[in-house]
Formats: sequence, structure tokens, C-alpha cells
Amino acid sequence: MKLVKIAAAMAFLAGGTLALAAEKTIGQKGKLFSEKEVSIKKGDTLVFVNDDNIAHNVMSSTAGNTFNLGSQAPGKSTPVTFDKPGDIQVICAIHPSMKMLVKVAN
Ligand SMILES: [Cu+2]
Repeated sequence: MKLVKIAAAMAFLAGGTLALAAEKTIGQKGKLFSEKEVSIKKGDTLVFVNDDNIAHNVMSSTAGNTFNLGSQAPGKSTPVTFDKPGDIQVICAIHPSMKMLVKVAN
């Protein structure tokens, strides 16, 4: 009886962990990010998909949340997990028109 309860509690915890870390896809069609602003939670992941027909270079130089995906060919997708809260400016190093804000809540 006790073992059954522990197993049930562990299953609940495992499910809860999965639900906490969300994943959202951001496209880059027509030299534009699919969202201008997105609100996520600490530990969530954004998957940057290049659904355009040219290469892009998604990056951020916001202190504490810097990353640089390098040249991303059409059709490629790359996940980025945001571990620190704050407002993060995400840009494309090649196309100045591509900008978005990622708001990471604690
Ligand atoms: Cu670009």
C-alpha cells in the first residue's frame, strides 16, 4: 500500500516537471520573427526555426542571456533554453529588420 502511494507521488512529480518547462517555436519567414514579443518562464525553451529561404543568424547580446546560433540554413531549427529572468533582445546578425523581445519571468 505504501509503495503504491510512493509510485503515484513519483509519477505525479515527473508529470509536473514536464509541464513546468514549456517549449515554443519561433519562425523567421520573410526576414521577420514570427512574434515581436514573447513571454516565457525561466527554464523554458524557444525553438528558432529558419522557415525562410535564406540563412539567418539568431543571437542576443543582452547581458546574462547572450547566445549566438551562428549561420542557420533554411530548414534548420535550434533550441535555446532561457535560464535567467529578464527582458532579452533577440536579433538576427545579418538582417537589422529582425528583432524580437523575449520576456523571461522568474
Ligand atoms: Cu536574418
